[in-house]
Amino acid sequence: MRGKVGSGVPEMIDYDKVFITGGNGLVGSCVTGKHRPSSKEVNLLNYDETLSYMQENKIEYVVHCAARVGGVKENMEKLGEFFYENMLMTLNIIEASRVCGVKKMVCLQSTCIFPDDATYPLTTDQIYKGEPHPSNYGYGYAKRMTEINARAYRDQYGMNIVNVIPCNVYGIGDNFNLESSHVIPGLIHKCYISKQYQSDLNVWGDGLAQREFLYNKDLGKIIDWMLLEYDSSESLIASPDEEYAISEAVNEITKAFDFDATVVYDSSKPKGQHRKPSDNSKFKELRPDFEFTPLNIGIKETVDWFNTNYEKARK
Ligand code: GFB
Repeated sequence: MRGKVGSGVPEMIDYDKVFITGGNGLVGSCVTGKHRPSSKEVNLLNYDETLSYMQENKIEYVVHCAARVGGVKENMEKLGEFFYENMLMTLNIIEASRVCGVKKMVCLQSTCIFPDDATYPLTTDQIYKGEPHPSNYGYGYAKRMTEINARAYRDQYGMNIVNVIPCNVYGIGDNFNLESSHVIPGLIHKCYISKQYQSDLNVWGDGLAQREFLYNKDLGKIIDWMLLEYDSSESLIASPDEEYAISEAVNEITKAFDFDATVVYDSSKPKGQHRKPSDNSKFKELRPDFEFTPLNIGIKETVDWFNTNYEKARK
């Protein structure tokens, strides 16, 4: 399969030469391209393995989706692991891409990179003006460094490395573990259990924190487009317009299960950052046609998938 690169640029992408790290994960599984080895086949923490795989397969394009990720609780408990693994994977894949003469790379960041005390909406000019939220500074700083790494390689070696900053991503194939997951998959799994046993639905925090949620299929489409069309050194924020209180996300999940849950909020559990609304104006200017999947539809599809695939779901 081939696609055109950039507006007016006569080169074509050969999707048989695209390497998607984390290609079987939440985001990578929605991105177009052939090479998606598992972590057993290629350990991205190992530079030599990463380079050999890329050389053997004559990789020309890289989409770096692999990351050590988790929800608010796991981020707080594993600050060091999240920092180390994310830094190392990014360092390895960008250096291996340089050695292989990769034509273009798309790397993933996260709205966790912004300072905790930023002015809303979050804009890219604020990224380095303060510390990330203490709950996930290990992950946040490592993901900030992705842009520094890309910038330095762009400046020294002329590499075309672009970065996308997604908000809280959810969808089919997510990690539904009750402790380590992000809020939507965690609550989907809890609601499944509550419905089955007619038990209370235990929600962390007070339900007032707000988040922007991005469906993984939407992010896949955005990344496909970026690989073809986005060449700027400025990280691109990818988020829908709406923010939802956690309590509103809970309502959408219980509706999707058709379950009248008794919701109990547990304030002893982490609340994380109160809000992180991000400025998506640049994306909207570049892609005025793009339609984000409404939260209720994305949640319904994810819940239906989880119900049907309970045994094989990651949890
Ligand atoms: O998705 P999440 O864990 O991470 O959402 P962040 C946390 C919010 O959801 C907090 C509430 O306000 C929690 O109190 N919440 C309620 C729950 N019930 C639950 C539950 O059962 N599980 C979870 N996980 N939360 C993430 C970072 O921050 O942002 C990631 O941890 C990533 O690294 C992502 O960068 C974008 O949105 O707070």
